Amino acid sequence: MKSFFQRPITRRLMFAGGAALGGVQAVRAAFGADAGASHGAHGGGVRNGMPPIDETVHATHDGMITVGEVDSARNGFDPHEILTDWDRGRLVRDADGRVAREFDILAEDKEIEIAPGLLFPAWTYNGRVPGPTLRATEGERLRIRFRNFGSHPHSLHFHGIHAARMDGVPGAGEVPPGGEFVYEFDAFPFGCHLYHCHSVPLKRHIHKGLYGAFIVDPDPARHPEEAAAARSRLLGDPENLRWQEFVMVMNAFDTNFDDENEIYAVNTVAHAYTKHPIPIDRARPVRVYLVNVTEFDPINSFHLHANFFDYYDHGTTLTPTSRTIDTVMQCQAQRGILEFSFGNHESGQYMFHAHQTEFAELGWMSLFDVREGAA
Ligand SMILES: [Cu+2]
Repeated sequence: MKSFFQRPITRRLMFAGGAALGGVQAVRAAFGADAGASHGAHGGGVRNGMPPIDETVHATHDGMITVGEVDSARNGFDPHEILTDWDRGRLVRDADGRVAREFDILAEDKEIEIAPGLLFPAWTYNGRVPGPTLRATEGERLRIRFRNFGSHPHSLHFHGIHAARMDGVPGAGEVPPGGEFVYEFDAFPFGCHLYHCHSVPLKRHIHKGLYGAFIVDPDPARHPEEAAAARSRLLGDPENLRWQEFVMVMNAFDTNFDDENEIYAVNTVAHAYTKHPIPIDRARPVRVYLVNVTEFDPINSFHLHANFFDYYDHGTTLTPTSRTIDTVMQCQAQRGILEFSFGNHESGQYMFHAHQTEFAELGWMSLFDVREGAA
């Protein structure tokens, strides 16, 4: 964030005044109504000497989200599918008899639609932003083959435990265009983690879209004292199947390259879960793997309406690190697991969003559609 005086044209002025920087018109078009003009327009009649409220202005409050639909087929990814499409890789048996889990990731430049009609020149892992959600089990040997088809050097830097030569930084696993590298390490610790490119300038490589979630499920055999909790986190275990699990990567996009974000989202597409709420079966508990990769803004946050959740910071414990909270903030790369239930709620649409309300209005606003028996 920069002060008003350092940066005379801010995104707020863009919305309010229509300054014609590159990308600005597209942002305005994507949001339809003038997002900056309707504040203070609640109520009717003459108030404090002001003229009567124009009801058409008032109406923009109700629909203050992007207008239209993003073409997921053209993007090649759908934010609703990203919520649950775990990449489990494939299991192979090594010469020493140990089972390893292998993944393939490639980097490529790709234009993606982040709000209706608004294209962003992204750098992607496997053609999507965020990249694939890699999901492994604690203690497995992991092998990730990375090929760089992009126009710049890139890497995979994992938040996990590994040797320096596997760190995915310049000089250790950075891959030039056309090159390839295989990262290998063991899946520790269990938790909710992430990976991202660590080439320089780092803020540009991350912000362009090179990041993804990396989930390590606990191995119940290693946690006999908390085996039930561990089993509930182990993908495919009967205990786990009761849960509705979602991965949510909080991200944002600087569409005019002024080092400030114009669009905010969970899993890239602004307001995707406002227009098409996430179905929730009222009877089943909900677990969210939440990761913040937002560049340029120091923090992002998740606020749940009408409910409270338990939180596991970094997901590296089997007992909550915070209980009964309704808001959590994360700096970039911070992440955690949220657990909550709508079991005692009536059916309906329940909001969740960044409690930086500016982020919410610029795309990071969402809904759970809680129903009886929804799948
Ligand atoms: Cu990069």
